[in-house]
Amino acid sequence: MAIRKILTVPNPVLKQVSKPVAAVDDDVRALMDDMLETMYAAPGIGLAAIQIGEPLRIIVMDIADKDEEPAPRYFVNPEILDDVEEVRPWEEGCLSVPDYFEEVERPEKVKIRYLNYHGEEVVEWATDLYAVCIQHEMDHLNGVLFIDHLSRLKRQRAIRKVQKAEREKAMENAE
Ligand code: GNR
Ligand code: NI
Repeated sequence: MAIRKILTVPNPVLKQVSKPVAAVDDDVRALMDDMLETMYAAPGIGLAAIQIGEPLRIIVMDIADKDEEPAPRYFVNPEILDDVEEVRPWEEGCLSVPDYFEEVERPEKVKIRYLNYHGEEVVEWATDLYAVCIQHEMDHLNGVLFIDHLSRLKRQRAIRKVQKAEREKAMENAE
């Protein structure tokens, strides 16, 4: 297992549409292991493969509370089969847009189909934080970031904030 580098905006790789996985084999599981380790180290509650530069339709997630046992979830080739009319705002963040948070409205429930760590098909309804997170991650698979749901002004502010923080970090490291 290895911790991989997480790409940040405005890296154009994050805009790529990820490709379906042919089969959940040991290579795919090794990538999912790296993704989970990278996500926990960040720390974050979800990660799409494209965020570490791998344009594959793979997501990892753990939305368990800090005082609960870890509960990693793995999603290969996820699809949204259905959703509800009702939308709900939720304050979102993204490891590819560090230290920026803003409310996004999304359907409050989605029915999803995916392959798990063992390549078994799962169909289920996601609600609450699970619904928010899976929709955020599935956006990544289509090259969409949560800031793409905001006004152009807010999106540009978010990108500039990340660029400024990275410039300052690079300056510190050069001293
Ligand atoms: O760690 C994360 N937290 C989060 C909070 C609210 C809505 C979505 C997320 S996902 C994010 C990790 C990430 O960037 N996944 O792509
Ligand atoms: Ni994200």
